[in-house]
This record gives sequence, structure tokens and C-alpha cells, in this order.
Amino acid sequence: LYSYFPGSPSWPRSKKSLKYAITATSATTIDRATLSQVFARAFARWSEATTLNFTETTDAAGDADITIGFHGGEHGDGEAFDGPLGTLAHAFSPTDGRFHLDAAEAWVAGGDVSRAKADDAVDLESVAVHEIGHLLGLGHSAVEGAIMYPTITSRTRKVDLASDDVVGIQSLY
Ligand code: TQI
Ligand code: CA
Ligand code: ZN
Ligand code: ZN
Repeated sequence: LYSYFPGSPSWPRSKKSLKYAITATSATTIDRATLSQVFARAFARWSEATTLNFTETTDAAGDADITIGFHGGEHGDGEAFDGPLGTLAHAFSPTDGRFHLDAAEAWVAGGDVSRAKADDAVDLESVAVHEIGHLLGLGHSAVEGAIMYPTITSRTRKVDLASDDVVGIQSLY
């Protein structure tokens, strides 16, 4: 079953439209247009299941509710990244909005991760769908097929919400 963070924090129910900014991209070689596409697809999984909608803003971080960036090692929040595999990314609970990705991962964006040469290739969209769940207030799920289940296999794509994820997010918003 799905879970929430302690106290079940969520974005205000009155706020149906959240803006996100992709701000820190200098630590990745993935081009900007590809990043926009991958994150737009990941957010769409959640907007299809809820009355929420998400739009990218390129207006610095100024009016963004959610900021997305690639970082290496220590990056100022006390949750250091650890090189290839291990921690891939982390996101904070509502209404913090920070979503950080480990720049050291062999990210695959927009290609077929199962055919990636690197054994440690990780599908960016799959991780993004999971982390957006956290950004919206979902904790981990005990249901193995759920996006919020706390395990992902490298070289595997998992982007479809399971009914457990849908019930969890619909009960929060
Ligand atoms: N990052 C952990 C995660 O997102 C960080 C984390 C642990 C966390 N506990 C948390 C974040 C509680 C918010 C709330 O789960 S990770 C997976 C999964 C990671 C893990 O890099 O280990 C995915 C990132 F679920 F597969 F294990 C993405 Cl999909
Ligand atoms: Ca890592
Ligand atoms: Zn961080
Ligand atoms: Zn998680």
C-alpha cells in the first residue's frame, strides 16, 4: 500500500497548477531540449491521474514551485550524492520543491535503457516519475509494481503508475 510523509503534507488543494524549473544542468551532458521532454512526460503521468497540472518555467528559479537540478557529491543540503548507482536522486516532501539528481549516474534520457551499453545505465524518466511522487507527497509503497515501491533495477524502464499510486495520489488531492 501507498504511504505519505509524516503529517501527510501536500501542496495546497487550491493550487492546481504547479510550475517547475530545470535549473542546474551544467553537471550533465544531456541536452536541454531532451531534459524538457523527459520531465514533461514524467509530470504528465501524474497530471493524467489527478486534477493537477504542471508547466515548465524557464524564468530562472523565480516563480517555480519545483526546482530540478543535477549535482555531484556534497551539494549543500547535507544529503551528499555517492557516484554511480547507490542514491540516484532525491526529492523533498511538499512544499519544499527541491528535486536533485546525481550527476554521476549513467543517465539514459529518451533512449531504450534496456539496450544501453553501460551495466549501470539508469532510465531518467523512471526515476523522475518516482521522485515527482515524493514531491507531491507520496512516501514509499509496499506494492511491488507501484512506481513508489522503493527498488528499481538498473537498465529497466518503469514509468506507468500502478493503481496503488493512483489511489494514493487521488486520496491526497
Ligand atoms: N533515492 C531515494 C528515493 O527516492 C531517496 C529516499 C529514500 C527518499 N527515502 C526517501 C526520498 C523517502 C523521499 C522520501 O527513494 S534513490 C528509487 C527506487 C531512488 C530510488 O536514489 O534511492 C527510485 C531513486 F524507488 F526505485 F528505489 C529513484 Cl525509482
Ligand atoms: Ca549515485
Ligand atoms: Zn540534494
Ligand atoms: Zn523513493
